[in-house]
Amino acid sequence: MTTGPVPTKRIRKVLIANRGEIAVRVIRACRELGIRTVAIYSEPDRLGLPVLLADEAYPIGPAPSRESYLRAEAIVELAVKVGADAIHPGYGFLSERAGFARLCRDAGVTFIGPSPESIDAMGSKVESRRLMIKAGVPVVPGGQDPLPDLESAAAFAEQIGYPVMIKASAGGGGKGMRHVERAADLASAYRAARSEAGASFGDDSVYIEKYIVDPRHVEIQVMGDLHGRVVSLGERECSLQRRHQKVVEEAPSPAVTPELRRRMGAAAVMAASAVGYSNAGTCEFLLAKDGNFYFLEMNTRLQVEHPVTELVTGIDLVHTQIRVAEGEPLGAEFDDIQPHGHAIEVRLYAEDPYNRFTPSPGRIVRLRLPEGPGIRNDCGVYEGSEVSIHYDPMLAKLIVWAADREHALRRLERALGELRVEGIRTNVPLFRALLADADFRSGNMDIGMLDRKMAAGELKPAEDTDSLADLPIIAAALAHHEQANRTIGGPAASAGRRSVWAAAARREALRGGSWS
Ligand code: MV4
Repeated sequence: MTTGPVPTKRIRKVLIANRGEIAVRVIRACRELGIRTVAIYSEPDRLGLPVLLADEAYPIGPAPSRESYLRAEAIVELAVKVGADAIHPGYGFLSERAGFARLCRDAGVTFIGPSPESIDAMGSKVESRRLMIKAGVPVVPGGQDPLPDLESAAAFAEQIGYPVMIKASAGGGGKGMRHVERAADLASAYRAARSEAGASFGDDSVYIEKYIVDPRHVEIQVMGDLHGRVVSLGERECSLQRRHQKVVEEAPSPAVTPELRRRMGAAAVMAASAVGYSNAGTCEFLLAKDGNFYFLEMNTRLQVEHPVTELVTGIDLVHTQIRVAEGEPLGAEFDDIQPHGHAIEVRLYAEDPYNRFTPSPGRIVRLRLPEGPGIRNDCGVYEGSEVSIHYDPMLAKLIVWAADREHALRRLERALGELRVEGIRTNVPLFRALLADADFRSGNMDIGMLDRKMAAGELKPAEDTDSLADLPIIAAALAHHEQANRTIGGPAASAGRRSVWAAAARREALRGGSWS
């Protein structure tokens, strides 16, 4: 690709147009680079961690996102007023709005992300599919033209063969999507998909693809500079998700060989290059059981799960985002990146996995994060924080790294043993159950696995085993217990003594506490 001279503009002050853990993540990166930081916050977030950590913080509006974090014009105006050279959008909110990137450009503020043109090109499902076919990137077999009536849909489905997937042309996130196993079910699925697409996107056109049975969701992290170079930073395995919400991510994928990594990486680089991509982006693929992979869509932002890539590549993605946004070319450290060791991330949500994933807002009355070798906490809250119902219930991410997958799993187990969150319910018990699951442990997963196992009751909360963190309390409880009742034998008298201690400790010290 030929590019003209790239104007370089040093970034000295960044406004972070986001909240929670990702705002904290970006503030930390800026501090490491000697860049001043500006937080914005909605009313309920006025005591949030980003406000406490940033150099400056400004209120942006009341709780509802459209009156605060989505106020594109007001945020760009604020950036100009406070002298911020750049805006980092994080993920969600304004991060994939081409219009926001344009507002930044027009105001002379660097948008730390791709160009509005790239965001637009990848924003339309049908359009990006067409572009990818042209660029030679494998997409799921199927059409890209809207099927205007049932007859054309039926004819097309017959032609590619059942099972098929009906998708909304304007779609994304699974809305207006219907899986059809046989011709007899096409009519009702076609009507349902069209009406859902119309209601969701104001555009009821749909097209048909071959249905890929029980694939994995594997995505490739890419990074592009402003000089036309795009590189792959390898894959993340993201199959463990519930209703398009990821729960566990890891790098590398247990299903990806070095040879597949090379081919998927090359496809992702072609995809990004086809739209002149710069900055951080992610190409999502379905990886079929037969080893074929298909481009689904590109996320034109930094993703929640970026830390697992950072841990296995040693590259700080936020530093890199800032440097390439300044016009710096990607250096030699981006030549032929290979994963080193294994990283696993779990997303901590304030929700009850055993009660239909009901959100659990409230005050975090106790928070103890795991520490020690190979542990990273990307946390947006602190002990005493109030978890609001207004935003995504993700509180924090716990990420572990170890030399290989087996050791990373053990480390995750150990870390979860140290973790304490009190005052709200969390999905931590689900992680413990997953760690006890033979399929997860062996890396055998697909996009439907979590839902299937939950529905089958195969991921029941594991018994809360005693952990290192509780030992002082257990010891105190034991001393008390022995004084109170000398007829009960000491530790040597009982084979299952840890559970006896724990039971005593709970009775004595933790009455009514909800430990997760
Ligand atoms: C598919 C598919 C199977 N076959 N397309 C879901 C959201 C949208 N971005 C694409 N999605 C899918 N498209 C064909 N032809 C299965 C899914 C899918 C999925 C994909 C990635 C991650 C999680 C998923 C969960 C359910 C379905």
